[in-house]
Amino acid sequence: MVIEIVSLDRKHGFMIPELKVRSDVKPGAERRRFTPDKTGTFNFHCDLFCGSGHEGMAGTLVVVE
Ligand SMILES: [Cu+2]
Repeated sequence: MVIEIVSLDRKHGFMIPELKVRSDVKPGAERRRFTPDKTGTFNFHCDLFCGSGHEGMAGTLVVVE
């Protein structure tokens, strides 16, 4: 399984602490990919202050087989 992350506006950070995943996400065509090494439900959040709304930039990733 591969997830693709793209920023549409400015530089953000993407972090999933439990999977030890951390990446800058810059605007434009740059993309980051990673393959989770386990299944489960994992919280992610933006870890670079990116302006208004930063505190709400979080979510849940569900990895299944
Ligand atoms: Cu942010």
